Amino acid sequence: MATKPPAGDPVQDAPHVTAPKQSAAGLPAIGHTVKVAGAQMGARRATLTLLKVNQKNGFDCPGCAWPEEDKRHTFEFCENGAKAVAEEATLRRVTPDFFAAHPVTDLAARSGYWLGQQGRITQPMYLPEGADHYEAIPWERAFALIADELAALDGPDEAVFYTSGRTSNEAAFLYQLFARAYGTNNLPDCSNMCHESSGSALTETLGVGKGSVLLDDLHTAELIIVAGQNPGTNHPRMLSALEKAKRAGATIVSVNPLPEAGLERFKNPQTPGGLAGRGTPLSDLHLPIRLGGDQALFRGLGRLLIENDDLDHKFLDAHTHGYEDYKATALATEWDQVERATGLTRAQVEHLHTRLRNAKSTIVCWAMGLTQHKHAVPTIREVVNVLLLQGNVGRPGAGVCPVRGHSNVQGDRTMGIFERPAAPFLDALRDEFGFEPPRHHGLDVVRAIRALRDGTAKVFFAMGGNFVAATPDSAVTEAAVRQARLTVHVSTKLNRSHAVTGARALILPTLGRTEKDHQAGGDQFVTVEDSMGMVHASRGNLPPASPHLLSEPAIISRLARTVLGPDSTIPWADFETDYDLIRDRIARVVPGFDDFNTRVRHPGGFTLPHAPRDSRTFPTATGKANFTAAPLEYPHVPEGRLLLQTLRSHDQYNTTIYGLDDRYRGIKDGRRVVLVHPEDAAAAGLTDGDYTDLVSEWTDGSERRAEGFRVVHYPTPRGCAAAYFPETNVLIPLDHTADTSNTPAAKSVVIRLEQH
Ligand SMILES: Nc1nc2c(c(=O)[nH]1)N[C@H]1C(S)=C(S)[C@@H](COP(=O)(O)OP(=O)(O)OC[C@H]3O[C@@H](n4cnc5c(=O)[nH]c(N)nc54)[C@H](O)[C@@H]3O)O[C@H]1N2
Ligand SMILES: Nc1nc2c(c(=O)[nH]1)N[C@H]1C(S)=C(S)[C@@H](COP(=O)(O)OP(=O)(O)OC[C@H]3O[C@@H](n4cnc5c(=O)[nH]c(N)nc54)[C@H](O)[C@@H]3O)O[C@H]1N2
Ligand code: SF4
Ligand SMILES: [Mo]
Repeated sequence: MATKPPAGDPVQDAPHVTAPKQSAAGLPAIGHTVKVAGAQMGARRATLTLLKVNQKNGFDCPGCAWPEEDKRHTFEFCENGAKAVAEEATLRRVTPDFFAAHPVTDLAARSGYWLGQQGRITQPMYLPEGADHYEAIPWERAFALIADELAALDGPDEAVFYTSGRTSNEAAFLYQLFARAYGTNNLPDCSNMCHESSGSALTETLGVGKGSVLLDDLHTAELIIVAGQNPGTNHPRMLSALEKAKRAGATIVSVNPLPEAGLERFKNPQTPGGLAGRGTPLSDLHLPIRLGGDQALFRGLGRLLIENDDLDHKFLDAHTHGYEDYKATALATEWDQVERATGLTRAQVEHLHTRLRNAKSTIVCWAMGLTQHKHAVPTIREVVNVLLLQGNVGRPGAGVCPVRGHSNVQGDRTMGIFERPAAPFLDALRDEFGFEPPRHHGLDVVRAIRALRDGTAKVFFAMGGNFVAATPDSAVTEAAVRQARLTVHVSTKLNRSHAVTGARALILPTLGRTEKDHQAGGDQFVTVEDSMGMVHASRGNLPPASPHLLSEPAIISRLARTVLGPDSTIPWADFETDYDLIRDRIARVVPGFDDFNTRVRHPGGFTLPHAPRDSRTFPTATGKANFTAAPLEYPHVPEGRLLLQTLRSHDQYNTTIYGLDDRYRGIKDGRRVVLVHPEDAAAAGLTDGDYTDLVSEWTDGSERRAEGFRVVHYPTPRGCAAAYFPETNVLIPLDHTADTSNTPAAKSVVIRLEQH
């Protein structure tokens, strides 16, 4: 299994490398941003549109899930938010003529960057069996075709309904309702590849699978540990919050194999001094941990807190369960094991312990660096253990802060996009809509790929996303998807998943966040939930990219009417007309949404309840916050091999490639780079500037190869390497997943470097 840079693609991948930067600007110089966006949108359209991002009467940034402060600036977005907006609001168009000129075989040979650059899709398109060109198809025929394929299945569980995290609450609620009324819980989503490990660990230990802090907590925390996250690129406005905390006296610690620029210094263009000076130094301490060493680090910290009696005994007695077991396990921790796993010295761990004991309130923030490991769930449970010891849950300035990725990935889960729904949620659906939803669990992302591979799933429907590029084991996954009878993608932009299809394929083009959504009942808005459980409205202001587009709620409603027929007990046509009617139902089904329509019209929206945060009540199996005492794990890397993490560059949004630079890491004009310690490169007979193949080795003896990566000497711990996804997804075996959460272990792939 090998991958080369796609042939026939005019985009040249020829990386130039300079030293990594030591500061980041969370918010760009405004002029620069308008220029970047203007290249795709025109300057006037760019200015008018950007003025609406994250405003109370505007649309939610389609970038990440970072929350807004209550008080808004005129420009309430970051550079990457502007890129996400420009990507969607571009004036370029992919019309039926484009598909006539480009056969699918041609599209399959193009890079993701090239595909994304072609513009917005304007009409529903159909790829008939055996054909090499998509052709325009009327909406009603497209729905009829899907209905026919679904009707031909041996049962509803042969269909899979994937969701990416940009889908609004309203569309997500309708989508899961449709899938369940049709008869399946096969609702995998991007969360399965993202914060599933956080959800699993937090539900078990605290009773709620979401973060427990609000923005004000970050602003007032005394210690903030940022572990396994690169906010300068992926959540840039988080840097403003960290700066605010810092000014109020907080200590910030970054735990990361890489010295990420955003965590070192921050230049805030919205404060005096702005971009001119050297910026505010943010992190007081950087622990360059080995990949996968975090469980050991937090175990070591737990041991030190217990030994020094830095404990909140009142909290432990009143609110926790399992402390004695955990204490015994933590005290038995061997320091040489912690040092081996983390690559840190005991003195470095003690340094962080001192920070912890001196802080009255601590928050731990994390993202993919913690969630995408085989032992991700026990790692996050270990973070919770340490916070519980000092009572750092459910009081101001303290708590758990998993920082979410996609702008509505958290809301989609709240709306029921989940392959293992809880019984009370299904009961509420039944009572509200008068049908019996399926009770058995559905397929997550990895299981859905296996089902497609094994022929037990035959129809694949995606609400957004880029399934074949975002998922692991690209060769296996692409072969699996090609076996499907029908693949359907509701999309805004072209991507690889439109070129790697089942026997037949449909592209259903939809409205984006930035666009006006006009329905028979008038102009509509949708709602989203950010990473901190704030729910608010989002209203686009641009005319739709094409008159043929339908909104996501309209697509689901019409599809449901066609598939379920006139006897469905669910008023699908009403939902399409007026989204208030969807929100009325959400209010009756989903806890925390009472009076939804009224409260979401309040500027800035409302905050969902969170029992541990609000009242230190823990809806777990024991009724308390649970300590857990798991065996210590960390990746085992054979002699002469490296551990590869696959991560994001500054110029990409997951599989959407905005450009070929990774500014803060000093990479320009190319993406096929591998960041390695100079001594590891030398051990493989390589030096900076050489080209190498990455060969992954899996436990069953199989190997996977990605060809032609430029070696970049980089300050990363010995034995650890980094390269961008999706190019490296070909290296990750489908079965290499986290225990419990089944999330692909994209941050710990055993590889060797082989001269190209
Ligand atoms: N501009 C932009 N913004 C985005 C996205 C994007 O692609 N582009 N994607 C969005 C999505 S869906 C998500 S989920 C988030 C992702 O946000 P991040 O999680 O920040 O994204 P990654 O690039 O995967 O970065 C992982 C970070 O963890 C570190 N790391 C890796 N392994 C380990 C480890 O074992 N231990 C520790 N302590 N650190 C480790 C890496 O060095 C890196 O800094 O961003 C969201 N926002
Ligand atoms: N190796 C490796 N793999 C990873 C990761 C990693 O760190 N390493 N990260 C994982 C993570 S955290 C995630 S979240 C997944 C992401 O997986 P996905 O969510 O599946 O992928 P995206 O690249 O975000 O999807 C982009 C596509 O969404 C469509 N789109 C954009 N906006 C809209 C919209 O408003 N509506 C609709 N219907 N479609 C829209 C466009 O067609 C665009 O091409 O990737 C995962 N894959
Ligand atoms: S931090 Fe995230 S949500 Fe905020 S403007 Fe930037 S990309 Fe958009
Ligand atoms: Mo994500």
